[in-house]
Amino acid sequence: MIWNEKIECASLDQMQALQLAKLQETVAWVYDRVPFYRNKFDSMGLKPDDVKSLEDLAKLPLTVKTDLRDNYPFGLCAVPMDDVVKIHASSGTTGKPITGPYTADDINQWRECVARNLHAAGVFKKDIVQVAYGYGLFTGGLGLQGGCDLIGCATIPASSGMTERQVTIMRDFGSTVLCCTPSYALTIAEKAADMGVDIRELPLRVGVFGAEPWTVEMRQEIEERMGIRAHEVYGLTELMGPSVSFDCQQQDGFMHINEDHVLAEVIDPVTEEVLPLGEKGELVFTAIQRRAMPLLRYRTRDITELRRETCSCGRTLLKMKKVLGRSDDMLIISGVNVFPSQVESILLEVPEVEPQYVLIIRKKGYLDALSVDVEAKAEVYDQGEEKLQAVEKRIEGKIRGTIGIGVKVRLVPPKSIERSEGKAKRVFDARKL
Ligand code: ADP
Ligand code: K
Ligand code: ZN
Repeated sequence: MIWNEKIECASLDQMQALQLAKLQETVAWVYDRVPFYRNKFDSMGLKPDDVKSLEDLAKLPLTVKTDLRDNYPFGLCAVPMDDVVKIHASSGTTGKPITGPYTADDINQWRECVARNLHAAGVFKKDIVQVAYGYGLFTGGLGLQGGCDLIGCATIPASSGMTERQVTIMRDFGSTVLCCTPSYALTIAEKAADMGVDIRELPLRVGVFGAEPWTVEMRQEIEERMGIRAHEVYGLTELMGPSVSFDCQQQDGFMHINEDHVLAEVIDPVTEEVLPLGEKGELVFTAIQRRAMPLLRYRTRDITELRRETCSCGRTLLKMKKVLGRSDDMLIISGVNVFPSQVESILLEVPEVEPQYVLIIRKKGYLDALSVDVEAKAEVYDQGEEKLQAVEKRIEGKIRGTIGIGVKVRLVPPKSIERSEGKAKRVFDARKL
């Protein structure tokens, strides 16, 4: 199940020697080729030679999302277009898209990272892999495809959408692996049930899900509905795309980072100080393998913590905790910090509701008020108003008891919440309307 034992199980000394060499090479690479970085270094009085140990990483300038926007589209590209073989871009939910150029070798390295991810999930060349991430500018579809190609899987480039067809393909082709966002996996599971197809009876065995936050409870729900083992993929366009990190058979809520490709740090988002292993903060990555656009100390806004241990799977690769939200997703309700995933965890424990919900933030006087719409199961909805109110009150009580905020919960009719085909939109901010 280990694709590249030499790297994935390397000793700390070996890994750090490799990392330092690659970091030094990368710093010199961007200093020579990217005016943005050269100017930053010059204004800080830094020279590439100042990086003498991995500790010196902390001296380097941070890169933020707006730096990518300000240098849109190719200002941070470190190679001429001659050497670029592919350009992806993120959905750019907020403003201009983020561009990701790759050299031929960057693409090969990316495929290697995805192959490690798939192998850790128990995917082999005998597998029939249905890739239901979007193919296109989004890195998900083609990214997963690349890893499948390297392993030699029989890949079905289904892309996302046309859910009925996904189910038909899964049944007729006998897909053994499904790759998509967790919210789309749920959509597929539901569609299958509507079509009278029991996925648990099909050959499907493994899911490789990611690109959005999902709770452990959601993972268990999907595993149960599909009769599979659901594994995880994490990544971002700025750092290459999927498989920056991945979980293993241990499924302990942590993911192994491909740390021969990216150096990970966790910082205090306010002071920008590097935090010790085990402390929660903002994840920062330095790309030490990429050549087309190696970002230094890129602030992901994803909240996590790091852990260094030899995993029971045998890998020594640094671990990061499952990301349950970006700092951007954090809501402040009556002075309490809340991540949507905390509400998700609670809702998934309630037997009367479906795992389909949206959070709505409204202004209530000077304060922000949160309400939660969640779908009732059909048989519950049919029991009428009194039953619904009782369940609503119970969920409100659970949320107050666990998160410490008062919310209004509303059970809405089955199938009334829009289904996701990619990244689910679960928060609506009515203050901005
Ligand atoms: P966009 O920023 O437009 O959503 P990306 O596809 O590059 O485009 O999104 C990367 C982000 O998606 C990550 O920074 C992270 O917030 C989220 N993400 C990706 N994989 C996971 C995962 N497994 N768990 C939680 N969040 C994830
Ligand atoms: K094959
Ligand atoms: Zn492991």
